[in-house]
Amino acid sequence: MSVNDPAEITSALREERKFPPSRQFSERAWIKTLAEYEALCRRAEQEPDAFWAECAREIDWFQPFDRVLEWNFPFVKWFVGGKLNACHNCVDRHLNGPRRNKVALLWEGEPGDSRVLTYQMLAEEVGRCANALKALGVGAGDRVAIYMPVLPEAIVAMLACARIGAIHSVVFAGFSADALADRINDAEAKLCITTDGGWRRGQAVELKRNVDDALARTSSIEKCLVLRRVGNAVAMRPGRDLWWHEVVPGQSPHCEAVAVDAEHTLYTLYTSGTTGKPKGVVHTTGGYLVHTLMTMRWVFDLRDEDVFWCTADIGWVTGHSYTVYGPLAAGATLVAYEGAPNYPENDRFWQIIEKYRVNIFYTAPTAIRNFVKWGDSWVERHDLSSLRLLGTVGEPINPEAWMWYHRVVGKERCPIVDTWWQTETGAIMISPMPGVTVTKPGSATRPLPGVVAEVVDRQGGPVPANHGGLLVIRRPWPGMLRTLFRDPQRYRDQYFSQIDGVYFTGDGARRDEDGYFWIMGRVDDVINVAGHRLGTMEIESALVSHPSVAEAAVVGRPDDLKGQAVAAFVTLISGKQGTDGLREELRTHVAKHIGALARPDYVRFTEALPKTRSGKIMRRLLKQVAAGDETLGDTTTLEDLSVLSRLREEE
Ligand code: 7RM
Repeated sequence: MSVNDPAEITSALREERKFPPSRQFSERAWIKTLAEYEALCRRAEQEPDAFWAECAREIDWFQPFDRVLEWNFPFVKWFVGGKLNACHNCVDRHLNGPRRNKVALLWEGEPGDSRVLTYQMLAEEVGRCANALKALGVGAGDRVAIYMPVLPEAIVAMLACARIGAIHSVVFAGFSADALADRINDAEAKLCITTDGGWRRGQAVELKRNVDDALARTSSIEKCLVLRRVGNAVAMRPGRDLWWHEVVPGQSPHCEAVAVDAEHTLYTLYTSGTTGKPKGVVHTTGGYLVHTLMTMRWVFDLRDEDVFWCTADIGWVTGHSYTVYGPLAAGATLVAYEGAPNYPENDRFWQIIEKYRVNIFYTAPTAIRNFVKWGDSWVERHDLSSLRLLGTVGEPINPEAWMWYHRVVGKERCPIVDTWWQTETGAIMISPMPGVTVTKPGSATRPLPGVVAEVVDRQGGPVPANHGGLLVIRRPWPGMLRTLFRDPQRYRDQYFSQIDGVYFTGDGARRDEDGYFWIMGRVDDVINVAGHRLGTMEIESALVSHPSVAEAAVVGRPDDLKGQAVAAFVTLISGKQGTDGLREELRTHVAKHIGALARPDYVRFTEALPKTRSGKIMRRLLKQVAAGDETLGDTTTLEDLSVLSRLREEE
């Protein structure tokens, strides 16, 4: 069955609730009125080059650009002829004014240790690290693999690479030795920066051991720089491995930020495809920085006095754009946390928000659904009155999870920005502007100024309002990926060949009568019941709206009669029991909310759902479990393999 054409996706779930921003919020916001917002959008539409050129003036250029955009389909160049440095923009630029002694980083370790770095202190740390990289033979264009937990030094290492024009390739520290080796090999990284270990739920994870295993399978790495974090014994290979504390602190804090071309690669970041080897997404310097910076203002409404916390690990694009580059380019005070949300207890995030008086909090639906499951009391025991804006990213957020976030965390006071974007887009593309947009739970609302997003059919033609279709982007945008590392053909095939003339996101979506986008997830996550195409997301949202349900994943299971039957995997709120009675209740509940067509044929209660390491539900695996398929294919991105074996044992 081909599920790649959701143009006929039956979209039955309608969310009618609307939440306008409070006057108090709007009055102080960067973008205060609908008129201002529309003027921005109009300008971006009518004079895109002039619009983005104005945005680009918000950052420092060592040499001004001559041309805003060169579009040689599907390859793009932004701010051609301009020279700049990303690290200069994130650090040095803030040293000549009142931000010099402003806190850049409020870092919290999992065991409870903490560190505070001002912009001045950050500048010196980065300078020393950059000089150390040079001493180790790293220069402009060389690739550096960073395999570290969220530590100040990890951020310092990223910025140090940018400072000397080296290209970082951060590999999430939760990945295995094999995954690390594949990424090092593809990037042909020369240096690897890691730690002896990392803390995860009170346990020391042996990162250096993983590196040693990985390096046995790679040939490009010349040196390995090792930061001591947990203090466990590690093997140091003479000639290759060096301790951070023996190399970095002795360096001079002064290191010139090299002027690189606007299109110089800032980093590569590997993202897993459903098949084949991971794709090395390439982001360059000028456009990426402009796009991440502008979204700090448009979407997060960042003010100088704000404390901003994005909970994403630096191993994901969200960590790159909104833990590191966006906030620092904006001169923000950011919070970064090393560990798990449930260590030592389920309220660690709320404790951190209270401790640092966080104003803007950005996290993922998967985390929110966990909080729902753990219960409100963990939130209620903390003073969260500093919060003024909440955000989500990573998956569609079910309306009920949105409502919980709004009510229990935001106390019905904080706007929620549901931000849609991808590793490939570099920065946020579709999102509310919090001072202006009337939000609807579950919708990412409208594209940002200058972003031309549309919902189309497979031929690229328009679909009517409220019909499912494919989400595409029609015009280039500054933060977009430039290519896949050393694989321009795959770049073309993957993103630009399925629908003529546009960037295809791989997501299904519908646009409602107000022009709001409702992202339905990857188009592969569509099921076909008796000829009706159903977005799994809607059935999941219906399930999650039942008071006993914390999280749900819905997949199709082959069925002789209907083509596909609806199989639901459900986790319950702590303390609720998965009885036959509840199973029936849930089936009826879905039928009532969406229609009999969507009634799950099969409801399976489970302790946990299989997720990627960035928290996205892996429906592909559930589909195979539901079908009784023994060959599960690539499970390397699975966060917890035991979840899957438990699911299959319970079968
Ligand atoms: C930032 C990030 C990208 C995919 C994307 C979507 C899904 C992300 C939302 C969302 C609905 C959202 N990069 N996605 N944000 N779906 N609403 N607000 O997650 O490359 O790891 O994933 O994530 O399917 O294509 S990513």
